[in-house]
Amino acid sequence: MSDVILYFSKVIENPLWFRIPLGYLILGTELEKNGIDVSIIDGNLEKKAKEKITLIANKNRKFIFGISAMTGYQIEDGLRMAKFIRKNYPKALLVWGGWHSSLLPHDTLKDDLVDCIVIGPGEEILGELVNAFKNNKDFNGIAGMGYKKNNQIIINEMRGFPDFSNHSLIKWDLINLNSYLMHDIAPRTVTYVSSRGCPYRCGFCAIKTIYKRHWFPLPTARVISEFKYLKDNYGVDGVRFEDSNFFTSKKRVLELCEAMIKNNLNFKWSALGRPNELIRYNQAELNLLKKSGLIQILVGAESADQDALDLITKDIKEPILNDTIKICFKNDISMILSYMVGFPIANGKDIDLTLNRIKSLHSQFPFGEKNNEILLFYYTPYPGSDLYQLALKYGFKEPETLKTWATLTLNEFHAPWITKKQDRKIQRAMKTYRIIKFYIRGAEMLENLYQTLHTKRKKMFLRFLVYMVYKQFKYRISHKIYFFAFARYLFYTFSKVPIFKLLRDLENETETV
Ligand code: B12
Ligand code: SF4
Repeated sequence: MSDVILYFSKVIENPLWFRIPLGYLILGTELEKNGIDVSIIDGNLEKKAKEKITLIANKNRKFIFGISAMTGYQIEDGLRMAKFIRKNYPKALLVWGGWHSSLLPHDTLKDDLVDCIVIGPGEEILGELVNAFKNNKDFNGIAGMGYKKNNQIIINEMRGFPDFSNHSLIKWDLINLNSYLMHDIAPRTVTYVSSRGCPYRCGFCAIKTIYKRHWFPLPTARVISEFKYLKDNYGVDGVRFEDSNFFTSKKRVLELCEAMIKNNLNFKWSALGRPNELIRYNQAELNLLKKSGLIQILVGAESADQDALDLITKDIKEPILNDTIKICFKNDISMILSYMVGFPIANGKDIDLTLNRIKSLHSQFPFGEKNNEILLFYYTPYPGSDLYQLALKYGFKEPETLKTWATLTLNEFHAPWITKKQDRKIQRAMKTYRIIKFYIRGAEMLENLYQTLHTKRKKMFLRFLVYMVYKQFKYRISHKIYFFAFARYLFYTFSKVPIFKLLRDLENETETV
């Protein structure tokens, strides 16, 4: 029976986005180091999460039930699970952590299905909270958490940042890591964070609110030990760095690349960066990055409107992006560019500028080929960001309850300051890019399917059929022909069939920067 059950709420209703719950692995590792028995349950992966909880929870015993939620759908699933726990395990303490409760601690605590909240990185706070709970002590001395006492909401003083580099190596066996390894940039790819925080100040981003523009890198030696372990024990051969801003320190990036080469890791890797970052590397340094396995970067281009970039304090001049793109393509580094439209800005002028810019990028550069993609989102006001206040002035209605915060999702948010005409234009553009994505992802999947089909006579016809469809997809991609997307129509018509459903979900998948 576990002392602590950590539940990672579903990110979308039909889970597909199962990424490694890194936050929970780090929390679980620290708790176990201190002799606390932990179970991690990922709602995105476990089809029968409730049944699993029944096996590890005891109705007659106190335990902590942790819930992690970003703003959006994760809250809804978190509330659903909290309700189940409250009803069946009255002795459990419901502790919420992660981004939403960290940004809006007071509002989160107002909900009956929340007993305590943890603000920011939880590795030290959760350990203290568990000990206090086990020993029936008051929570009043625990900095960085909030709780309720006699119907009063109490938020303790804030806590400084823990020394991240001092923490133990991750205990990967707290989860079934094999279920998370993606056939992605390499056959067995993991996600990993090698640093926390970011020194920049983009007005739409929540990182600054929690990390106060600090940046905490893990020592290179530690990252390498972790990778060696993953390679030797799980056959990992690729890593997607999910650091908020991986390229913050050029010195560290180069050191890490050298160490990856020296240790013969032979990983493929990708990371998130800013448009101004790759241009700081000379050719020899870029060669080193490539040699160490860099194959893709995801860049937050955000907008083609300089006024919008200034409004969001991106601290970047728009033309710089072209240099980054050229460097990437010259060095065969694939790119994902992420744009947003619909900032609270006069007349929505950013919309036309950005949509036109994306169009011209598609015609100038090989976006749509070889894993080069452009993503387009609505700007969504997330709490805690500087732009959030401006969005309120422009007519954004703040959700009042935890349940209504769950409805604030990037794909569905329609800003009150965007006109119907502008909205239609955005929707049309999004549909076009979804179609492009459909063909790109479809071609990748068909190619994999083709490779796996047997050459035995029985399967020959199927193999031939797959090959023909694959060729048709490839032709469309290389000639940029996306009208009359008949195959897509067929896929949607049969979208209940698992493989089609997977493709549909992949097409709708969004990324974060
Ligand atoms: C990977 C990622 C995702 C993955 C989630 C996978 C996963 N398993 O975590 C995916 C792609 C699904 C995703 C989706 C979205 N994401 Co995201 N994502 C990230 C990213 C890049 C890394 C998360 C991570 O692993 N961090 C590393 C770990 C170690 O830190 P952590 O998760 O924060 O956990 C620590 C603390 O938060 C705390 N903690 C966390 N949970 C709990 C629970 C308890 C009980 C306790 C005590 C403590 C605690 O302790 C942990 C250890 O220190 C972050 C940015 C970042 N670098 O953190 C954005 C980020 C979390 N995402 C963000 C956003 C906005 C989104 C989207 C809403 C945007 C979108 N594109 O649609 C969607 C959500 C969709 C939805 N419908 O809900 C925002 C969150 C803002 C907010 N208000 O919630 C962030 C901060 C990005 C940003 N620049 O603003 N995301
Ligand atoms: S958007 Fe990226 S660069 Fe800007 S503050 Fe957030 S993490 Fe840093």
